[in-house]
Amino acid sequence: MKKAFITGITGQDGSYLAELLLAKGYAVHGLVRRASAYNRSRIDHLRTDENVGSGRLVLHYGELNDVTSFHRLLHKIEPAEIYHLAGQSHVGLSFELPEVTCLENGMATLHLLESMRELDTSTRLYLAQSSEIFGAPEGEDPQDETTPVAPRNPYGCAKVFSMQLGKVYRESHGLFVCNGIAFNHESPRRGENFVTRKISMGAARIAAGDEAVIELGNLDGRRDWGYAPEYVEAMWRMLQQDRADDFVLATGRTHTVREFAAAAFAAVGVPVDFQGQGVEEVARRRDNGAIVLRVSPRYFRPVDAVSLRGNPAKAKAELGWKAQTQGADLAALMVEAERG
Ligand code: F7E
Repeated sequence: MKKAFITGITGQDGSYLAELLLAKGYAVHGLVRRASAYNRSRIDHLRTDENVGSGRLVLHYGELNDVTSFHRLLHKIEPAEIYHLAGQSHVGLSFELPEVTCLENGMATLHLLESMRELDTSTRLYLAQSSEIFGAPEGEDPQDETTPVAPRNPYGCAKVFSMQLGKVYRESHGLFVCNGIAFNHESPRRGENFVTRKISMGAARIAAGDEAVIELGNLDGRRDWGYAPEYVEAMWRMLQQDRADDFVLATGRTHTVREFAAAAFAAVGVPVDFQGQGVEEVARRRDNGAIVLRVSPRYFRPVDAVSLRGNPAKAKAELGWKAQTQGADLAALMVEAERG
């Protein structure tokens, strides 16, 4: 049985990837952070007696930055494939928690690479990188694997550090390391403080008769939003290649936060009109004029990437991968899931 090790197995991507790998017959080992409250809701459905009893799903307590214990764990498991997905992934929060963000997204990669040098050299590593490495891609639209990096927040800086180290260890130590430069990818399992989930949860509540008002920051933020279960398939495909390489994962299309919100409201039968400018902007229901969305300065970032759009041509040509779900379909899928 092929063994995979997933850091961040309890997160959105980790849970979809665990599902995919279990379905492919892998034994899946996952790293779980110890906390006083359980945070395993996304993988609870996988923790059946059958999976756990047969050793097909094994969870290990650990911390990437507890270097010695992590090293010991990796050597005990001896995985054929490692998917490194763990880390503080909220860009806005990275301005408030820059050190934790850099430790978890930057230094942890270095620890992992150093541990890997002593493993069987056939072990393959996927590193979860991000479109935030591009930050302000002046004139470079869409962005691809050759676009210069120019991060605009601590999160993006940490991901650049991680990605460059991945390349260095590939070139200088011959490790099989792939960087997946993923643009935004969403799902009903997205954390509740990311914008698509905030919108889909809010729209579903409002459609159910709740007098809620969604409060958001920059409505002009333009992102390339895809569907997370499709992205984990690409992660797996990268590690099945003959040669390690870096790939952009994206849909190639963008929408503003405003457009995503309008699509979510339309999907639940509550069409809205946006009125006003800047922090005065609101969305009102078309049927009764009630405010259902307003802008709050609280959710603005010191600097926000204006527009990020990926060019997934290389992933299509070499991995045979193409994002299928985006835009209004993604918004509809997410609000539908909230309505149960
Ligand atoms: O923001 C704007 C915000 O936090 C998207 C992470 O997975 O993708 C994600 O990072 C846009 C930005 O995602 C709110 O200013 C408006 O323009 O959902 P987000 P993100 O920052 O793009 C990349 C690829 C990653 O790698 C990251 O790990 O939406 N926005 N109002 C808001 N954003 C949030 N969170 N909350 C708001 O109220």
